[in-house]
Amino acid sequence: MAIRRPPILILIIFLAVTQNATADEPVPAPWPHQFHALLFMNYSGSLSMIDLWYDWPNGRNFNIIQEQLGPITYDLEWNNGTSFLYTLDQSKSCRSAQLEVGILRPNWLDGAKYLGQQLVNGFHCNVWEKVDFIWYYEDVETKRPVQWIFYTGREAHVMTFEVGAVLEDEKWQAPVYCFNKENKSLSIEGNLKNFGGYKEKAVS
Ligand SMILES: *[C@@H]1O[C@H](CO)[C@@H](O)[C@H](O)[C@H]1NC(C)=O
Ligand SMILES: *[C@@H]1O[C@H](CO)[C@@H](O)[C@H](O)[C@H]1NC(C)=O
Ligand SMILES: CC(=O)N[C@H]1CO[C@H](CO)[C@@H](O)[C@@H]1O
Repeated sequence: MAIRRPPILILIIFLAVTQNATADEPVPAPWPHQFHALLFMNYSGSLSMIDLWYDWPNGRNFNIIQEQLGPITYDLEWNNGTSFLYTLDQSKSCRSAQLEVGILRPNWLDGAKYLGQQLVNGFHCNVWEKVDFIWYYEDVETKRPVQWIFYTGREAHVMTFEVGAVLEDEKWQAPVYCFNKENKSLSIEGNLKNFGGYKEKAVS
C-alpha cells in the first residue's frame, strides 16, 4: 500500500531542504551503496552488538543483533517493505512485517540540520540532526560515521566500517518457518523500530 505525498508536502520539504543548504555548512556523506559495519549499541545501559550489512543495489538491509550474553535476533529488511525478524535457535520464532517504505536510501541524511562540530570518543565530528529523530556524528576528515543517537536515547557506536563489503546471497534467506503463519512469537522491537520510526516520519 503506497502512500502518495500531496504536492504541498513535497513543496514544504523542498523549501526546508533548500533553506538549510547554505554554502558554508558541511553536508553528511551519503551512505556507500554497500558496506558492513559493526555497531556497539547502548540503550540506557542495555548493551548489544549489531552486524549491519547495508546493500542498496540489491535492495536489502540486515541487522544481526547480539544481546549481551543473550540471544541473537536477525532483522532482515527488503526494499519492497517486507521485513523478517527471526531467531535461528530452538524457538524457531519469526515475525514478518509489511512497512510502507523500503530500506534507507543512501541519501537519507539529505536535508539534515547542521549543528556544528563535537569531539566524540576522540574523533573530531560534524554533527547533524534529522527530523528530531536522529543525531548523526561523522568524522570530519574521513567522513565515516562515528555514532548516531536516536531520540529514544539508543546509541549506535560505529566500531568498524568496511565500504564495499557484501554478505553472500544465501545468508539473506529467511528460514522456512518465516513463511508459516503460526510463528508470531517475536515482537517487533529493537532495531527495526528504530529506523522504522524515522521512515514513518519521512513519508508522513
Ligand atoms: C550506557 O549508557 C548509560 C547511559 O544511558 C551509561 O550510564 C553507561 O555507562 C553506558 N555503558 C557503556 C558500556 O557505554
Ligand atoms: C519482498 O522481497 C522478499 C525477498 O525477495 C520476498 O521474500 C517477499 O515476499 C517480498 N514481498 C512482497 C510484498 O512482494
Ligand atoms: C514459537 C513457535 O510457534 N514455533 C514454531 C514455528 O514453526 C516451527 C515449524 O516450522 C515449529 O517447530 C516451532 O515450534
